[in-house]
Amino acid sequence: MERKGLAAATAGLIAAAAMVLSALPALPAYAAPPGATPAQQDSGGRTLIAAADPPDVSLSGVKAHLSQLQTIATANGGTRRSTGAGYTASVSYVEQKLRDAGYTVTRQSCTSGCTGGAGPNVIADWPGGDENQVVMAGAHLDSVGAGPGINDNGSGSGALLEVALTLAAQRPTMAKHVRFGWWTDEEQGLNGSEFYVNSLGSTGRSKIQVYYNYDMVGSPNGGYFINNITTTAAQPLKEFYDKLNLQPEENTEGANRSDDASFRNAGIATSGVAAGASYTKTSAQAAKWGGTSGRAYDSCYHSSCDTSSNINDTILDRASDAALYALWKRAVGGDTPSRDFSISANPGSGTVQAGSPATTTIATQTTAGNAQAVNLSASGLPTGATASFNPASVTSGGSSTLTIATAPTTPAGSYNVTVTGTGETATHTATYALTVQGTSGGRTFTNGTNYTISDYSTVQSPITSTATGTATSPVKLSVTISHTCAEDLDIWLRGPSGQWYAVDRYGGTSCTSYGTRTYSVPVSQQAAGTWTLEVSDVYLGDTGFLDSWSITV
Ligand code: DTR
Ligand code: ZN
Ligand code: ZN
Repeated sequence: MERKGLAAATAGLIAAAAMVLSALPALPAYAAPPGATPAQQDSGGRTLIAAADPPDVSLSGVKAHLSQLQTIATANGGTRRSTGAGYTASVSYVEQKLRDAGYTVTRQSCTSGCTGGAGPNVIADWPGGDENQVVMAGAHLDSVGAGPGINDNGSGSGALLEVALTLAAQRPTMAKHVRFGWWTDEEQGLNGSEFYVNSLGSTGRSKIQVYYNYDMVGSPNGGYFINNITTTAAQPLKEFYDKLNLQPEENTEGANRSDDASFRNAGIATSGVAAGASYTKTSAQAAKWGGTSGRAYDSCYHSSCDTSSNINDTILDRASDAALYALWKRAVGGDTPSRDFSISANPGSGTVQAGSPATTTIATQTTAGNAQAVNLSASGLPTGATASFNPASVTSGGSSTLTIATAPTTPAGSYNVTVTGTGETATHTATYALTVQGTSGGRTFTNGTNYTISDYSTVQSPITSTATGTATSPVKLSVTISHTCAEDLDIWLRGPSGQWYAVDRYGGTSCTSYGTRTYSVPVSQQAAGTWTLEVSDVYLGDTGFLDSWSITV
């Protein structure tokens, strides 16, 4: 940050910090498993592979982010200051990449303590892991007004973004929950991160086991500094740099000058790496790290020359790898199942009249490793019925609509249709229970088409009755709806004459799940023609499907 004299600004948090600290469970020291774990099977018989070593974070991936941030600054007056359009464009860039990779992303506007007009923090959660044990990493996304801030702090922001994307691509089984933060308004006083930490409340703060900060990790004449190097939090970062024999040092220059201070002041263990700002490289440091002694680690610190060319690739590459290494060691589970997926049908059953189609949604999920292609097929169909999938093949995580067309000659009965997903590493099945009702001379008719019920929407499901004469009053309805709040639903029936009948009005003081319900509706009209069931959702918050309905006339 630019401002000096942080102590006064944060003094108020110190009493609370001590309390939170005593409530935190001790963080276990990371111990490497002795020797590689041999291949095993889990309780479901899936092959487990020993947790892979943390993957490499692509330097070219990190640099692509830096070049985007540079382009954003250039298009916005040469800066990405928290209060300007260069900052909000940086937010959009990071946010979109994270969303595309599967993160749950939140923009948190900083409503107190930030400079007027400052843009939001970006918080990204990787789904999975124990949410009561959060491993967090962050970087400030804003620059000073004087320049584009590519080393300070495009470097930390871009490295962390590529770390997040690499974790997402790998999809390891998570023991702990991983969360990333890109902070606003750091340069005016660590304001975005301080706002975030306050916004968590003591319960939210106590779940964060450790916070890693990345600020200035590609300084052109930089070195290898680790925040709080002797602590347990720093241990995996130090281990990584030690393996490369980099002889890291404590980050004294940056102490209390970046967002890790907001967390540490609230009693949260912190670490991180940095490559140095305006301090001068010593001859001892030049001897072990290379570079020029007697010169600043970053002579463009807080200046207009902090551009894409103000980066040391080797240092940036190692800092990025170290960042993922620390997250991985702290949050990834001991064993990672090999790639797998699951499959399900929703709704899982339906009733149609012979000659009418049934539809359901076939959903797939990636349950381990990377997503894979899954080909869909159906078996166990009744005579005369055919199944089609749209699309016929999905990438796990995607869904397909299954339509089962029945023929007028399809025999009445109950059938279990098996939907088979043939993936690259495994085959899994789901069952769809299909009931076919006969038409011959009967007076019961069904529409098994699935209609989505959104908030404030109305769906109409028609049934054509071929029964002769006057409808037998009361007509009997059987309605199946998947919806968590039956009280949100207003259900009406229209007869062939155009007459409307109230079936089930909305209203109530609490929500009950709908399921299958039957009704007797007094009518006075002919039986033949179109009977339409209309379902309206009249409240916000719960949605569902009209799965099927039938009428006996
Ligand atoms: N990145 C700076 C804070 C800072 C000052 N010196 C150092 C050294 C190493 C890391 C960070 C810093 C800023 O935001 O202005
Ligand atoms: Zn700065
Ligand atoms: Zn900075």
